[in-house]
Amino acid sequence: MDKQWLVEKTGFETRDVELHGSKFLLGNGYMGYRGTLEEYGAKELAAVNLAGLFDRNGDRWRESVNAPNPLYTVLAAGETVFSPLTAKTDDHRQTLNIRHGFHTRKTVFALGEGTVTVEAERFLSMEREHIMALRYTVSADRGGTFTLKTGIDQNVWDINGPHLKDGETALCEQTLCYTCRTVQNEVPLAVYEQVCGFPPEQTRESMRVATISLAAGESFTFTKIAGVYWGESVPGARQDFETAAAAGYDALKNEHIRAWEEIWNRCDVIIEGDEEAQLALRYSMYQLNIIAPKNTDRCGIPARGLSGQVYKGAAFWDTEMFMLPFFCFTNPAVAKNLVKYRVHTLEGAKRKAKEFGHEGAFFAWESQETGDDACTLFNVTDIFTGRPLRTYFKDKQIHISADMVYAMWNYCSVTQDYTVLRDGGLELIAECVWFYYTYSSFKKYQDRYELNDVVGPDEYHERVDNNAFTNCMVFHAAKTLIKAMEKVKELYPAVYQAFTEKRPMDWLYDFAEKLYVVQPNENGIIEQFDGYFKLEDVDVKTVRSRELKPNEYWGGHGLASTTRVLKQADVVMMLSVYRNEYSKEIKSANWAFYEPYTEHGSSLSACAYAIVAADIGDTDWAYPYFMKTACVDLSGDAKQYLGSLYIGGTHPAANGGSWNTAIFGFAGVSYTDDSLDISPRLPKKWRSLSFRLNWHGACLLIEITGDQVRITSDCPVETLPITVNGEKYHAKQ
Ligand code: IFM
Repeated sequence: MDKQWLVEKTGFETRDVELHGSKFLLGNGYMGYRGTLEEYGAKELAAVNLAGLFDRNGDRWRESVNAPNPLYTVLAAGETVFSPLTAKTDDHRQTLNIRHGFHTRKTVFALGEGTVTVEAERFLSMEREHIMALRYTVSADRGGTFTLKTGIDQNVWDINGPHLKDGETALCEQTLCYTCRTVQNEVPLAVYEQVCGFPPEQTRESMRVATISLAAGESFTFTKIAGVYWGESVPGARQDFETAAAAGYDALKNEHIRAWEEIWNRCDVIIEGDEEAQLALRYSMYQLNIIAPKNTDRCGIPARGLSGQVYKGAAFWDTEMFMLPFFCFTNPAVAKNLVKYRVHTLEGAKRKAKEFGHEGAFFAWESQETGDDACTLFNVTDIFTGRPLRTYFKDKQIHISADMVYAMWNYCSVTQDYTVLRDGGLELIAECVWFYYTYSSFKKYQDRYELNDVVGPDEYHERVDNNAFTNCMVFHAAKTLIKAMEKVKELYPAVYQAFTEKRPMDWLYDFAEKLYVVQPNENGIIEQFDGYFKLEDVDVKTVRSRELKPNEYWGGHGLASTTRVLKQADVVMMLSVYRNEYSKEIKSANWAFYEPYTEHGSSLSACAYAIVAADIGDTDWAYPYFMKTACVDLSGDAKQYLGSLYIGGTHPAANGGSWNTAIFGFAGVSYTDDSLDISPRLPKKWRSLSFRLNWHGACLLIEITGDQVRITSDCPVETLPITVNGEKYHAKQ
């Protein structure tokens, strides 16, 4: 296998166990399986994390549910349990094949004078979302007798659990089955497994236990097919599972490979001249593909993907602002599911607006299945006192609703599929903009609407007035509502009529016109919020030098709050989103101004700096930020703690950000509702960059070599206005 498709680690270090669980993650949109070894359990954070299923135990944080692990397998010889944590290893290798979604491990354990080797391969089927499979091989150079245990591990890792009750195990013919219910809503969950080639066994609880005797040099292999089902899929689960199990390991593996080939045919981005960047970018796309909700519009993408329960398994603005562009351009069906998920959770957003004394839709900062906000008012624990700290992410980070509007229109604009507006999308946009109208204050003497007492993307400065990013997003949301109404009037007149009969819209035009959009000062700098320039002018290093303890929280009343130091791109984030609306001079000036103040304490930050740097043609600035973003889950360099709160796992927003940087930054793709432009500025070592984009229903292949751009399309594109460096270009079919 080509190195550009393999993530590999040789040697074993105990401190890597937690990080590797995320780095070697498998997934298929329905569930994620952490990159742990077969013999690992809850203590090593082994987990089968389910998309869209949430539970609350008592008054603890409501979070996503981890299922019992049906691939659990452990080998022992007498007292020796073969895990690198407890037995001596001569060699250990863990590999993730990102082309076809396989996890493999090979561990050579020392046993007396000889060695015992465990090799395992597993995958989560991309073709059948409930199914996963394992092939497990043991060999012993000097032979020996071993105990092999495999089954469904019910000892589930939870952060705020347990979440499962009423567990029951049954063995029906060859199928081992474990059923249970979630604690809060009693949602049924069923886990199945079957083994093939396993020796005659005893079954204890949900474990099969067998003895194997190997002659010197002999090896033994068994395979296992497992299935995980929850909710409405449970009644038909047994049959679905047994059909898959009857197909057998090899057939399931082949169809899984084919499904991955199709995925890469749609989305691969090929970089020539930079192997490191190629692997990192592909790895980012791998991460996005394993968490994409392919078959449902009822769940969003959690901020930590399907790597566990951190951030409660909830969806943040990360999806809409960082990941959605990838799906819009490479897999519009998934993008549509994501957009519709927000339509389905509109009622939750309305409830939240009411709860905080407003009207319209105030989307959840941390969204689970109903759209009610899972975010707490005390999101961080103070490292000194151990006390919860009041944070204002939930009640003041109001840009979230404008992010939804941005995403909805982005989907429509890229795909030209306006049915989502008809089916609740227009309603969503209108409710969001109405929320802002009810939130805003009108300053009579300035004849403008303001948005005060908010938190922008930079969470270190809470309760500020006129955050530039927020105001800009809301301004565009209001403009979008006007456009969306016109579109619906044109395409779906009956829907438009019903819409306007229900709600008078006279307020909108005044609001859209008079909402205060923060403008650059005489030096071209856009003030992040009112009064930002008056804050202490120190850089990130200085603030860090003031820390009394590592992981000290800089927000709230913490170290950064009285300084200009910001957690993550804020003005620069705005410039990356609306890069076509600001001149090169303004973008350069703000990039240079804000960069020394930015901690990049969030993995969402670096890509905004990368995109803007590439956009202004400074690829030397852009490249390191791109690599920081693209390598975040490979290097494990992201922050692991917020105060004393564990926030590890994968970083899908950064994964999306690396695709955004490659395409919008380096390839220089920009677009309006009816035009696409490609103005490349590749990093010096990239000889070429090629990729596919779905644009207005056509699939374009774009190949950039030096300053040459070649565009081919799978369908006639006469009507598609495409320009290269601003010049009209005719795409060949
Ligand atoms: O959405 C982000 C936020 O911007 C910074 N803290 C982490 C969240 C989840 O990724």
